[in-house]
This record gives sequence, structure tokens and C-alpha cells, in this order.
Amino acid sequence: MSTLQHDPDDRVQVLDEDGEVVGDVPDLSEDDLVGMYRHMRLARHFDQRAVSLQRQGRMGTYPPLSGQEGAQIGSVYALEEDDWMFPSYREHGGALVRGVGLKQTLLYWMGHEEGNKIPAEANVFPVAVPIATQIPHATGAAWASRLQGEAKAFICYFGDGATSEGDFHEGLNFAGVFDAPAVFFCNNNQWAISVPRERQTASETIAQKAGAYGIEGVQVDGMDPLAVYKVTKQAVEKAKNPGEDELRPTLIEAVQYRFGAHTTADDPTVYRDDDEVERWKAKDPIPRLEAYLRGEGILDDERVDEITEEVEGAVADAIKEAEAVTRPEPEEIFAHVFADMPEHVREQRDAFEALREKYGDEAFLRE
Ligand SMILES: Cc1ncc(C[n+]2csc(CCOP(=O)(O)OP(=O)(O)O)c2C)c(N)n1
Ligand SMILES: [Mg+2]
Repeated sequence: MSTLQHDPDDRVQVLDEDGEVVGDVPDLSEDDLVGMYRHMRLARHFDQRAVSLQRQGRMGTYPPLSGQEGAQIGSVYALEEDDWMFPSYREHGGALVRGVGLKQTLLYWMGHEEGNKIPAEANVFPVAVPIATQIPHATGAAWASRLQGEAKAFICYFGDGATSEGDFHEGLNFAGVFDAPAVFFCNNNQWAISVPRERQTASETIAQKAGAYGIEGVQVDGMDPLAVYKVTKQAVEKAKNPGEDELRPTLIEAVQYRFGAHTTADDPTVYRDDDEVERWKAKDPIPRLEAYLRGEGILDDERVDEITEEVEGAVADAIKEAEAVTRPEPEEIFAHVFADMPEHVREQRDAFEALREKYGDEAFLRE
């Protein structure tokens, strides 16, 4: 009997929208519960400040994560230190828990190559902007780790839109056949830029796609951090220590919503209405966890105020540090891809340099 498989109608939940307990609460210490709450608050505040920086012209572009903190923080808390995380471009909340600092994320979106210097001990792969390419990478890394006799889990994050890419099918199929210790975590946030979930697939759920690969699929309330933690923990443990009739990989579909734009280059008001956004905001993962923790006597006004102050300080410091780093030279966009720059890239760089010299940077910045 499988441990995770659920009916398509059966979405795992621990806390309802008001923070009332409706399922088995996972075994987490008070420190971890407060830590989860603090990380979610940090991710939310960072997100708001990052959007504002971009609007002020202090950052190139940025993909907001508000609304998705429960899925990110809840799942990363389920990992052990040795496990690995393969992010998309929106997982900086989760990456933060693994040790990829806020300054690092700011530098990345400010266009500094420095932003890609991930601390080795974090076990986090680089940001993947091309949709779904990180999925076969995670499968391959998981398989290699297993062949080497390690007991590590590899969690890979991607969106609902990514499930329409060949890489998704190849990655999951291969993981099933070779029994790779991978956890595929789909952030179903209802939209792939302007394409709604129902135009992405005719499947009733994304979780049920797991059946095609012979692995388990589970759908979870992605705005319930405790439910996300619970299913991810089970999937991580199964990846390392499957039962007799079990395969190691799992597909988790975390049902959630992005409150903001796809990126700062997007205007969601042209494809979705305010009522929909408001409906989902009622499921906000942060007040939900806060209500539960207050009810348990773990948080009170004083502790919440302390956390608010601390979070605001941490984000302000990260912005100050990131903005103190000298801006990269525009030519750097041609560097860092190849160890030895191929001729055609060198030619493009030289042409770009010649244009800058002739016309000056102002010409590039004109509307
Ligand atoms: C291979 C590829 N095709 C197209 C794009 C352009 N693109 C960027 S994000 C995106 C939508 C992705 O939606 P989803 O997978 O649901 O992720 P979300 O951003 O909603 O988390 C697209 C099509 C890309 N980055 N890579
Ligand atoms: Mg999406």
C-alpha cells in the first residue's frame, strides 16, 4: 500500500484557511515552526522590497514569489543538509533557507555574475530560466548519487507550465525507470505567464501524471506550509529508503497562486481579474501559519513584532550590501558561458564594444 498516493480529489491539508487544524500536524519543534514562519515573513518582505527596487530602476527584472512562500519554505524545511535543491527562477525563498543569501539573489537579478556564486555547502543548483531544463539535470544527479551509493534526495522545482515541456516527461520517465531518488515539486500557481492551468493540460490534476511513469503522485495544498512539509518529508524519506514495493521518485503538485506579476515585465491585470486574486489571497500561507502558532501559544504580539523588525533589518542590510557592489560592465554578458570564448561570441562582443564607443551608453538607454 503506497504511503503518498491520493485520489485526485484528495488534496493534503493540515491547516485550513483560518489556521484551524484539519489534518495530522507533522512533528516539528517549536524552533522549526517559528523558523518556518520567520523565513516566510522574510521571503515576503524581501519580495515586496525587490519589486519596489525594480520599479525604481535599481534592479533589471525580478520574478515575484508572494503567495508561494508556504510551498517553498515548507518543502525546503523537509530536506536534510546533504540533500540537493534544483530551483527554477522563483525559488529564492527556499534557496534562502539552504544558505543562498538575499544579497546573492539581489546581485543575480541586478545582472551580476557574482549572484551565481552559490555557497558550496548550500547544495543548490544554479537558477534555471529555461523552462524545465532543471528536471533532467535533477534526475541525472539523483541517479548518479544513487550509483555512488549515497543516500541523498534531490528535489526539483518547476511550474505548471513546465509540465508541457519534453524535459518534464523525459526527466520523470527516466527517474521511474532508473529509480532515481528524486522529488519532483510542481508549483502549480495556476498560470504560466498568461496561460491558465486549464489550457496547460486536459488532466484533472498534475499529480496524476505520475501514474504514466509508474511513480507516486500527490496533490497538496501549496498554501499550507505544514501540509507541504508533511508530504515532502515523506517523499524525501522514500527517495532514500523506499519500502519493498515502492519506487523512489515522487511527483508533488502544490496547488497555490502567485499574488503578483509573473515577472516585473508582466502586467497580470490584462489576463486575470481582481476577484480571482482576492479569492486566493484569502488562502495566504503567512496569516494561516501565524494564526495556528498564536493559537498554540508559540507566537504572541511581542514575538511577531520582534520578527517584523528583524526581517526588515535583514532585507535593508542585504539591499545596502548588494548596491555597494560595483555594477558589472555591459561586456560581461558575453563572458562566463564558455571557458574559451568561441569566435562568433568574440565577434559579437567586439561589435557591441564598437557600438558603445561610437554612440555612447546613452544611445542604448533611450526609449
Ligand atoms: C524553454 C522556454 N520556453 C519559454 C520560456 C519563456 N517563459 C518564461 S516563464 C514561462 C512560463 C512558465 O510557467 P510555469 O512553468 O507555470 O512557471 P511559473 O513562472 O508560473 O512558476 C515561459 C513560457 C522560457 N523561459 N524557456
Ligand atoms: Mg505557473
